[in-house]
Amino acid sequence: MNFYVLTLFPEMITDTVSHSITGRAIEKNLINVEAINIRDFAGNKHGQVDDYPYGGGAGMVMQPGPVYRSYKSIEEKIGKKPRVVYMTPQGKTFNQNMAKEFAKEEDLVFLCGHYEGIDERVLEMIVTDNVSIGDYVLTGGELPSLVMIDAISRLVPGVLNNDASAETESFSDNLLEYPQYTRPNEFEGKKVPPILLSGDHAKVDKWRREQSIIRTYERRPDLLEKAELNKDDKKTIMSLKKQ
Ligand code: 6GU
Repeated sequence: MNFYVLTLFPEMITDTVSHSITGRAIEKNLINVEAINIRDFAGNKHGQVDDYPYGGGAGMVMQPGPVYRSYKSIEEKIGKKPRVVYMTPQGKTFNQNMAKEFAKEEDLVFLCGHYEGIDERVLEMIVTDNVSIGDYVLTGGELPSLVMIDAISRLVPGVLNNDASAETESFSDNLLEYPQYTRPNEFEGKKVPPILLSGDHAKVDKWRREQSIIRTYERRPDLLEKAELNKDDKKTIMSLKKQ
């Protein structure tokens, strides 16, 4: 899968994805991340890419030309019109289902704005998806695009070491993950739940499912409405409600 990031701060992207799981995925050619510096398409020797807003007001606006030309360089390179995600707090809030949808694409372009935003005309011409990562204000779209690249990459086959983990983790079925433990079996007087040392896999699975239900009930009751619950799950919830 190819990610193209149109940005004024390409090092923010390349320096970050080179680490950990995305870094290994790049080395294995499972994903490819290219940061394109919009300033390289400024078209003037000063490299200016922003100007004052028509109508007045605070701050600067990114001009349409450099953004358009940087996008066109990708379109010409790949020979098709890719989805273009504009990172904006005005977009639809990113979630796991959107990550799954985007993971089906072969090429994905992220457009990162800065200053007071980007000239509306070029957005109308190239943007296919407006996406936010939550209801708070950031200084630019680089961190949001890194968040999305991370969430999408781990769904690309082969990126995670174990095929199972992408699916069994939090949110894939609207339940939070059960708690995890490792050695030592006693830490500062706190013991690991004995059932995990019993070697009875059926019991362990049942306990973990119960823990997932309890966690989701306590921490994210909104998710529980969307989860597929069996008879045992419902019993667990009933007993939690009686407490
Ligand atoms: Cl996607 N971009 C920017 N610039 N700010 C944000 C955001 C995105 N999501 C929340 N705040």
